Amino acid sequence: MTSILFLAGGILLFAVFALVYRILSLVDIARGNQNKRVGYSNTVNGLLFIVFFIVFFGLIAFYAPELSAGFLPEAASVHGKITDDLFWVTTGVTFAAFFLTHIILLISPYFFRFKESRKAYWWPDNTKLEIAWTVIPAIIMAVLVLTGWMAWSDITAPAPKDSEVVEIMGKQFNWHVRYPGKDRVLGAHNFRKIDAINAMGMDFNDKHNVDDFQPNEIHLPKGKPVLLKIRARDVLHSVFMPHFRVKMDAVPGMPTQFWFTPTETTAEARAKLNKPEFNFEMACTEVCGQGHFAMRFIIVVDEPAEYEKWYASQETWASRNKEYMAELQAKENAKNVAKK
Ligand SMILES: [Cu+2]
Repeated sequence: MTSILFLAGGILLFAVFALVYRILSLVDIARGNQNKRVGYSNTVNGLLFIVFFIVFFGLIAFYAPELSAGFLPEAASVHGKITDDLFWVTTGVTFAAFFLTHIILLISPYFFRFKESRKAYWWPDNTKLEIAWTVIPAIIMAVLVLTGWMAWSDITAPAPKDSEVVEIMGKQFNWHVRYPGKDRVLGAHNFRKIDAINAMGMDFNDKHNVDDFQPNEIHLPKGKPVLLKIRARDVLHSVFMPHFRVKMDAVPGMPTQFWFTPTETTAEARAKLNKPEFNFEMACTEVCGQGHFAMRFIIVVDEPAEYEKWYASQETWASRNKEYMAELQAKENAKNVAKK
């Protein structure tokens, strides 16, 4: 409805201007002014620039609240808050520059339009002005780039030693997530060990795998650094955790990683957003094939004590797949017998 109103208003405004222009031209002819070097067209065009300025920035102001309602909730991680601040500072600075230059650009045609009585001022260059508009933007750009670079090097710095480790593997079309279990060491994996059951290719020659577990939800402790070890089994996938401002590609054959610190539990986020159904989530942001939409995984952030409780209560992958493990053992025994 509002857009129709805007359109109708625009057409009306245009009609009014056309009429005014026509009347002024007729008045000109009646006065015998048509022999002037320049008629009213410069004035009308100059005014139209000002109208455009008001309408354009008016529309931005009008739609800004509606558009910003679609933004993500406040970042739920330490580095997320830093990147959000950087984003808004950069947006603010560039918008201010955009606004100021457009005031000059769109108001000048009216104020500096041709007048018979006025002679143009000859001003081929101005060194001071040149220096000002080179140096000021250069300083602002340098500050923006430097703060961005500092934030980036913090984010990509090596993870703290006491980080919780979570392995994430993308495949067409779901995620597999593995925790190191009681020994807090992830077991080795090998693509040759992948089969219908052992989707992550856990190599049981490495005994660290015995206590590893693969839950259906990611749980993270609030306030503790978390290191994600990311890999892909087939094509490019991308680990995207929008609420934590985490995004890192999962690349076949090239493990990647990302570490961050969650700052809000799921319960706190639900209370703050007033949405009892709310969940943090991980989604794939690489258009990785037909079933791409299925690559969603719930993330639960717990208080550290709750997290430890959850961690301790998880059943290991080996104990969930006893038959598979028995078969593996049988194969191993047969091999040993053959060797002897
Ligand atoms: Cu994917």
